[in-house]
Amino acid sequence: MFSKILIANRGEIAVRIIRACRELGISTVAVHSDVERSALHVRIADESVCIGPAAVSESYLNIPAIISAAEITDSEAVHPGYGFLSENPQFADACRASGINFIGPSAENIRSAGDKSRARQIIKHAGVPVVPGSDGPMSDEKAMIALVKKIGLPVIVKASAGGGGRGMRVVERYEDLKHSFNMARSEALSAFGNGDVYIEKFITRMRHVEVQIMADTSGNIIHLGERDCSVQRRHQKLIEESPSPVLTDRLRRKIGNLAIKAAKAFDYTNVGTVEFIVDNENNMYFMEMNTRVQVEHPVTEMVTGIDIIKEQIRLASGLPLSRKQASIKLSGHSIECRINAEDPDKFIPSPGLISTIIQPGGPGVRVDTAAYTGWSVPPYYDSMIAKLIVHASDRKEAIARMRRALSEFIIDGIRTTIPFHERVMASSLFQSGRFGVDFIERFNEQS
Ligand code: MV4
Repeated sequence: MFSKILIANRGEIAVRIIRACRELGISTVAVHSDVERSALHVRIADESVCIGPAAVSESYLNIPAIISAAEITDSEAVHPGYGFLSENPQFADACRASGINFIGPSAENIRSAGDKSRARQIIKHAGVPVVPGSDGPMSDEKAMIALVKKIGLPVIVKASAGGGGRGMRVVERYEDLKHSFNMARSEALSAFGNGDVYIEKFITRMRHVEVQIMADTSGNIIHLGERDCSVQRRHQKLIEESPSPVLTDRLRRKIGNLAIKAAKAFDYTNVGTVEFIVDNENNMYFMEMNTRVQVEHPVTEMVTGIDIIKEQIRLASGLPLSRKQASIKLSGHSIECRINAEDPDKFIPSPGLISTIIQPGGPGVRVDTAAYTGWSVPPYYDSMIAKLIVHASDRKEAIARMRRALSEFIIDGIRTTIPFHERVMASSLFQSGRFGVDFIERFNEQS
């Protein structure tokens, strides 16, 4: 097992990883930009290194500075968290070249999953369903039109190098097809330096359901059930829950087995997430593979009792999976609300000094945050400042517990999205559990 880990991240996830390391008896190195000397992750780590100015391109995305920080502190491994360098294969390669363990899958896994069109082909050949669409990237206009005639409208044009909603276009009418296709290609080229796009039939009112998987270096793979992330706004998830309110035990086993089959097809190691589209008839289609630990991992931790970060570190050090599939038992229901430093109606960022923060507590309540009284939310980074996670025996009780916890949560000095979450939890639409990724539009219509 490692004796010292550098955490190449900031905010709540850096704090979360430091906590796991401390429980494992591993010492920690925080890295930070100029403006984050008094950040919580810096204060609770054993050591810290300043890696550059506020701008992320010069600090949290600065590969040479992070590798140097790992070298001067004798860190044996780097944990990338989520975002930043977590899915950058060059960073995984740079760690390896410097003799530092990257806590995550292989650079090759990151590359395969990052090329969405190639990932789709790998998965399709393995016998996991994908949405009807193109075999690989489409470059020829005529072939594209022929394909769309075959599968029918609406379709969605996606950038091979995109993901998480970046670089895609929905096409509803034949007269828009050529224009949308060419726009998507030129947008992909300028955004990602790669103009490849592929086409899928557009599934309306889909649910976003993803499965947490874990794989060791001997080829053993297990899943930890699913998370339903259908409450999103502009491709940013706002609320996640486990289990999904729409899956029966039979469908849960089915999606779990599909996720394992997908991970096997990638020769996957370490922790990861397989994203699926679930349509109105509960058909399941592979969407994307995420090769990092995710923001919403706590809801899975709550229903399984497994510490995903600790397990991830053990797996990266070469240890086998500590659990077999048969010993994974899902218990109760968990919901996470992402609390952002934003106006709760317009979602405009609201950085600044937190004059008071009082966190909720009591039975079944968890708060993952790096915020404290007297800390200023910097304007340079993501606006998510806390995750409020609850666990209860069923969905109804989890919603009641979330409403109770939200009502206790006090954050003064800045605007937060707590009032938004209070309205959602009180809505009959959320309570019904019957909604897709169109949740926000329907919620806004009702209120
Ligand atoms: C889709 C889809 C419908 N059909 N793919 C969004 C995030 C990224 N992971 C993929 N996404 C989608 N992929 C097929 N074949 C619907 C979405 C989607 C979406 C699309 C357009 C506008 C808003 C959306 C919100 C969530 C999901």
